[in-house]
Amino acid sequence: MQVVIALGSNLGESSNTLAQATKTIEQLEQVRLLKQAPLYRTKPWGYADQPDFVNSAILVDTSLELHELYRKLAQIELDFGRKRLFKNGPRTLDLDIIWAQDTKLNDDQLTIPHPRAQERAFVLVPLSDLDPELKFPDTGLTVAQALSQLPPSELAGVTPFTNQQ
Ligand code: PH2
Ligand code: MG
Ligand code: MG
Repeated sequence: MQVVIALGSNLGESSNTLAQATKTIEQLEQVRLLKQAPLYRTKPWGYADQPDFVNSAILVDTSLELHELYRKLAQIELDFGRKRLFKNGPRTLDLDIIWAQDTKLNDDQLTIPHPRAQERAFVLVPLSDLDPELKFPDTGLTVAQALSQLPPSELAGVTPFTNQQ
């Protein structure tokens, strides 16, 4: 099954963390990396008084069941010394399963598609690098359509990441 994983960090060496985390995911058994979006610098969403994030997204193909994949991603977050100070607050590494083809799932551990992905430029912009025609099965919108519904102010908070920043 194809799965999109969103990556985020705003504590520590965020761009290195995302690169290393991607390598670690790629090395998981039963996971193949298909495509990697560029890194973006993004304004914090939800709680403003924290450092900018670095965000990206990857498309993988996996034979793991989604909850197994979720547990492996949670372990990688911990292995990278994840600190998460509070909900929507600063964190070392966040790995969220955003989309898994036509899967619609909602239980204690997982909600897929990610419930707020379609409102967030920091998710949609890297997703559109992976595939703008990718479709959310809950709303029927493609990534390109969801992006076109965002206010310009939301898009302005997402800029290509360069090391000079
Ligand atoms: N993650 C959050 C809350 N706010 N803001 C940005 N820009 N990027 C994130 O990855 C992010 C956020 C909770 O996971
Ligand atoms: Mg998150
Ligand atoms: Mg998360």
